[in-house]
Order: sequence, then structure tokens, then C-alpha cells
Amino acid sequence: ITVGANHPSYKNLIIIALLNGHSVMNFRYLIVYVMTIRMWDGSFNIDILNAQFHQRGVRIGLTVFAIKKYTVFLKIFIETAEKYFMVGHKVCYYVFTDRPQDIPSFSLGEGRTLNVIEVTSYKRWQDVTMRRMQIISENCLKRFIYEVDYLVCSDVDMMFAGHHGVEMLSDVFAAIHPGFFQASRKQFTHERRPESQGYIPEDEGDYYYTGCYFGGKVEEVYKVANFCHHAMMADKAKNMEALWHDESYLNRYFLYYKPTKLLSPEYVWNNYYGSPVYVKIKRFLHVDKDFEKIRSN
Ligand code: 2GW
Ligand code: MN
Repeated sequence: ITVGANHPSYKNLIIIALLNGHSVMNFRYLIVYVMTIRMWDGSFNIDILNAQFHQRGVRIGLTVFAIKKYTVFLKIFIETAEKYFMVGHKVCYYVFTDRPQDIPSFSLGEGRTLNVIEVTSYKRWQDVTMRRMQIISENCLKRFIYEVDYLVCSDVDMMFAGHHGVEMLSDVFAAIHPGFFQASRKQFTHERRPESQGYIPEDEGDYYYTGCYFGGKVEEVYKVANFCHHAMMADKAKNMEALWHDESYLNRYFLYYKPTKLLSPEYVWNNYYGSPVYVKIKRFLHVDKDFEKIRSN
């Protein structure tokens, strides 16, 4: 959309943004702002949404990878998901792991199931995190499309701490990386080498999206994951790897295929960034990890 600063809708856009509690720094951001729906506390009526989604009998898949030592994160992840994630809806957890024997059993709420799927691990941690895209895309075709309507793809070193309901679902949704919510475009750590498939020009890029939480309809998640996997393979053939691995390719995908819903930092927060007033509810948190210990082989 191109709307000049003198256009009457310019004022309306600013008013909408301010009513939602945002400072308007840059008109370009503002346009993207109104194109995507942001989910903040108070911006949705969960009772109406729950009724609509129940009527449709919507099934939601949650994919998570616990490879090597990262199996330790699963307990808190699933236990807190049972408390907060899509409560009252049909939920299917998909746990991908190379250590199925290390996966504890969980007591799950009604209508909720957990599938453990064995996958092979990779030596390099960059491959462990990036290959998630390949595995997700393959399973979209093989399995998810037959079993669920929406998919939510998450890191495992996370815990739910507040309501995560159907308000977040959309054809494609993404979340802003908590460290870049207030950053300017110049500060975004996008991949800047034009030769890379993750390339985003200096004067482009709406947000810096996190790689740890995204999703949507199965057919849309397939497109996201398939793109990221192939972009990564094309770079690999040139002996390249984007700066932030899968996260960089994900950001590149969203540059030209924008998410239809944008989750506020309430939905992905990291206490490393403190407790700013705009995050009224911390719904999902990065778990502290001992990097040395957890990432060593
Ligand atoms: C091992 C060594 C170093 C880094 C990751 C791993 C590792 C990751 C592992 O041994 N086993 C494993 O299952 N993982 C999976 O990859 C797990 O699901 C984990 O949550 C995910 C991403 O790795 P993580 O959480 O350590 O990386 P973060 O929190 O720094 O993630 C951000 O950056 C990544 C790319 O570098 C991804 O884009 C991720 O989605 C981002 O949140
Ligand atoms: Mn993580």
C-alpha cells in the first residue's frame, strides 16, 4: 500500500496504533502494522473465539525437537503446555527425538495426545536446529496434513506461563524476537550477504522474527519449512550458512510472504530483557540454560 503522509487515512492509522499502545516511529512500520493483526492482552474475546473453533472442531499440532541433551527441557515444556496451551481443544504433540527412551510419560488432558517420533541427530548443532525445517516439511506431507488443521512449531527450551489459545491461530503466524521489539530496522540481525538465500537488503525487513515460535495451517507451514530447508541447502552447496541459521531463512521467507498474524512479545519473552511495561503478561518464556553443559556433546 502507498499512502502519503497527507492522505486522510494516515491520521486514522496513527490513531489505531496509539490506541493499541504503540509509539509510531516510522510510517513504513505503520503500514505493516495495520496489515497484520497483533495479538496483545485485551485485543481479543477468547469466549467468542473458543466457540468458533470448537464449532469447527479444530485440531492443533505442536511440534518440538528434543535432540541429544535437550531432552531435559521436555518435562517443563509439556507440563506447562498442559496448563496453558490450547486448553479445551484437540491437541497433538509431536516430539522429535534421537533418544526416545529418555522421553518421560506424561499425563495429558482430555483430547490431547503425544507422539514420539525418532529422528537421527546431526553432529553440528547448527544442523540440529536447521534440519528441523526439513523434518517439519516432510511430516507435513506424510502425517500432519491428515492429523491436524493447524501446526505450532516451537523451540523446546521454553515454558508456558500464561494463556496461549486459538487467538494466535491464523493462516501463517509469527512472533517478534523479544530482543528486537524496540529495535530499529538497522539493528535487525538479518543476513546481509546478497549471495545468501537468507539475504534481506538493508532497507527492507519489517520485523526481526524469532525462529523459536511460528505456525499456521498445515499447508502454509509446509511452504515455510520447505522454503527454509531448500534455502539452507542451496547455501550449503555454496559452503555458506546464514547468520542465524534457520531463523535467518525464516525471516527471509516472511519478508515477501508476510505472516497473516503477528504475535506480540507476550507470546515469546525472555527475562533476559527484563520486564517492560508493554509486556503485561509473559505467556511463554525462554528457560535459563547452562550453555556449556547443555550444548557439549
Ligand atoms: C545444541 C547445541 C547448540 C545449539 C542447539 C543445540 C540443540 C538444539 C540440541 O542439541 N538439541 C536440540 O534439540 N536442539 C533443538 O533446536 C531444540 O528444539 C532447541 O530449542 C532448538 C534451537 O536451539 P536452541 O534453543 O539452543 O537455540 P536458541 O534458543 O539460541 O534459538 C534461536 O536460534 C536458533 C538458530 O541459531 C533457532 O532459530 C531457534 O529457533 C531460535 O530460538
Ligand atoms: Mn531456544
